[in-house]
This record gives sequence, C-alpha cells and structure tokens, in this order.
Amino acid sequence: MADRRILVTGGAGFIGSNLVHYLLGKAEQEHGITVSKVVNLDKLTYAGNRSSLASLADDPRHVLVEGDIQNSELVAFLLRKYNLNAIMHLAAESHVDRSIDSPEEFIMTNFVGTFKLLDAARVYHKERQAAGQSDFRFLHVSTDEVFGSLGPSDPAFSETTPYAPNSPYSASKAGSDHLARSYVHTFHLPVVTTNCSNNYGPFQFPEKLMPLMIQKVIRGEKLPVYGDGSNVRDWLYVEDHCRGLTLAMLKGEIGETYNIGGKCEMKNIEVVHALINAVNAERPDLNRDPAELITFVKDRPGHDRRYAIDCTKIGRELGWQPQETFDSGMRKTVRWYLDHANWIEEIERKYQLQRLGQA
Ligand code: NAD
Ligand code: TDX
Repeated sequence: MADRRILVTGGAGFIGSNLVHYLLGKAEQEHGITVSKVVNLDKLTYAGNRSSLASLADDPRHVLVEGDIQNSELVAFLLRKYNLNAIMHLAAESHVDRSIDSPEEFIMTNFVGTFKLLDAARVYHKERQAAGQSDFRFLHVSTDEVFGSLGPSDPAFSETTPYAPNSPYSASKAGSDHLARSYVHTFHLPVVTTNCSNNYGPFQFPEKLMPLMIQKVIRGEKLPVYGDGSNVRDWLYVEDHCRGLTLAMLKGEIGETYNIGGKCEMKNIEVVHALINAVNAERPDLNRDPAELITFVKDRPGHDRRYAIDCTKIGRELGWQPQETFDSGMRKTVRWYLDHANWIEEIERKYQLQRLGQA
C-alpha cells in the first residue's frame, strides 16, 4: 500500500498537472508514501499542455503518454506494463460554455470515456486479485455541479444531496458518477468518488473565470461578467484539492463519495474586484480602474445561481481541511500568472494554431 504506482488521466490539464507535481513532490512527505511511478495518460486536447509538466522532463518516475481514455487497449497495456495499483481519473472536457456550444465531446470523453476506463480497470483488478494483489484503487474525480443550483438560503450540497445537473457538462459528469457507483456495487471495483467546487491556481487554461480575468486585467481589456455578476461559487486553491484527492485515494472508504470545498462562497463580481485589487497591488504601475474594465454581458444559458459545498465528511473521516484562504491562494495565483507570461503566451499560440488546423 505504501508504494503507489498511479495512472493519472488528464494529467496535462489544470488540476491533473498540479496533481502530478503534488504526487511527485509534497505527497510523499505529507502522506508517508512512496510514489514510484506516475503514468500520465492525456489526449492533449486544447486544454492539455506539455509545458505544464516541463520541470518533470528528467524525472524517471513520470511518463507522459499521448492517448485517449476511450482507447481500452492502450489503457490495459499501460496498467500491465507499469504494474499500476491506482487510477486517479481526471480526464474530461471541463468547460461549461463549451458544453453548451458543442456537447458531443463531453458525452464521449466524460461518459463513454469513463465507462471504458472503469471497464478496463475491472478486468485488470480481477487479474491482480487472482494473483493475490488486492491493493488497487480507482479515484473518480467529479464536480459539485452534478447537484444543480442552490437558492440563496438553501443548505450547502452534502454527499446525500440528490443529483440535478443543469448543463451538458454537469449531466455528463453526473452520468460518469453513476457509472462509477455501479462498478462498485455490481463488480466490487474499489472506487472512491470526490465532488469538488471551483478550483483556481497555476496552469489553468485562460477560459475559466480566474485566469481569464487576471490576463485581461494585466492587458487592460474589458472583463466580461455574465448576467448581473451575483452568481455564487465556492472557491478552492488547487493544491488543497490535490491533497484531498490523494487522501481520498489512500484512505477513502470504497464506494463512498466525499465532497471537497473551500468554505469560501463568493459572488463572481466580488471575485473580479478581488483580482483587480490583487493585480494592482502586485503591479502598482498598471493602476487598473474597475469601473473602466468591468462589463456586464449576456448571461450563460441555464447559468446555475449558487454552488456551496458541505465538506464536513472529508474533514471528519479523512482529516482534510483547506490550507489556503481565498486571500492567500488568490494572491499566489495572481503572482504566478504575472511571473509566467510565457506559459500563457505559449498555450495561446498553440490554441490559435489548433484552430487553424496546423497543430
Ligand atoms: P482541464 O480541462 O484543465 O483538463 C482536462 C485534461 O483532460 C486535459 O489535459 C485534456 O487534454 C485531457 N483530456 C480531455 N479528453 C481526454 C480524453 N478523451 N482522454 C485523455 N485525456 C483527455 O480540466 P480540469 O479543470 O483540470 O478538471 C480536471 C477534472 O476535475 C475534470 O474531471 C473536472 O470535471 C474535475 N473538476 C474540475 C473543477 C475545476 O474547477 N476545474 C472542479 C471540480 C472538478
Ligand atoms: O467570462 C466569464 N464570465 C463570467 O461571469 C466566465 C468564463 C465565467 N463567468 C462566470 C460563470 C460562473 O458563474 O464565472 C463563474 C465561474 O465560471 P467558470 O470559470 O467557467 O467555472 P464554472 O462554470 O463555475 O465551472 C467550474 O467549476 C466546476 C469548472 O469549469 C468546472 O470544470 C468544475 O466542475
């Protein structure tokens, strides 16, 4: 159990790359484990970036494989070749606005892809069990969006809140959560599921609220706030999420689900003001004026009003608590984007080439 050999799916994306760095960095000390191999299976869509993993280029414990989770033969090959004993499944199409514009890829990756991965894991786990090895774990990484939208005074989502997904993204994730559950009950696959709130931090593709707004504040561009800006999200610094995922993988009860959240509900407009203030504090020369930049634009169709997470269970049972406050995490994040302009420029260049069909 102490030596973990892990297949991370989607490990070139935002949370996945932070997770790979965490597993091969702080995780060993924080959890008293050895991570001797991380096989990172990623399709390298627009959201996946080799450059987020550049500092691991000479680390023999990390292998990046460009491939699709829907490729069952490839998954089966990797599990056996590297004698892996855990899967941490993050690969997904993750952006709600894209799921409204073109939902099909969300169904294929998030639902069908998760099914293919679960089924490859089922066969592999059975083989290992027959050989006397029973230490396998499948961590299914999901979202708070599966629970739908809260009214202003509704209690936060708990693990027993009924599912009520409202976008093709959240519906595809909800479907994948149900598949994961069914594989525990029907096939005794040792799956643990987590549902987390909005993450922010380094290596996040600049289509999501925080990195998009930070870039625009730096460049002095208009900040498109959907609707009246009063939709509420709960915000969690990505490394806190990675710590929670690792704990759930190592210590979570098979078949259980754990909510992970930042205990930090904020209106979008408050987040945007906080980001402008933080950029101005780091770069007083920019001196951006919120009134000049903030623009209220047409609302997202079906825009969920409020998400809030009750994360008592993971605190009580696994001893997890967020370590960053919104203020400390947000300031680190703003500093990171200011210091890594080259990361943003490189992925913007790659994205433009992909759109032109040249990459
Ligand atoms: P992301 O979009 O930044 O990264 C997704 C990664 O998956 C990319 O590297 C992409 O190339 C890869 N990928 C996509 N399709 C693939 C396929 N078919 N096969 C292999 N790889 C594929 O996403 P993220 O924000 O890092 O989210 C990771 C996971 O965490 C997702 O499952 C998401 O639903 C969940 N989650 C995200 C948040 C958040 O705030 N970002 C919150 C809760 C849960
Ligand atoms: O330009 C914008 N303007 C704006 O007002 C964008 C991109 C977003 N928003 C609003 C919409 C949301 O209320 O900000 C909020 C956050 O938006 P996103 O960053 O797109 O995140 P969200 O839709 O809340 O979903 C995120 O959290 C849960 C992730 O993208 C999901 O993958 C995760 O499951």
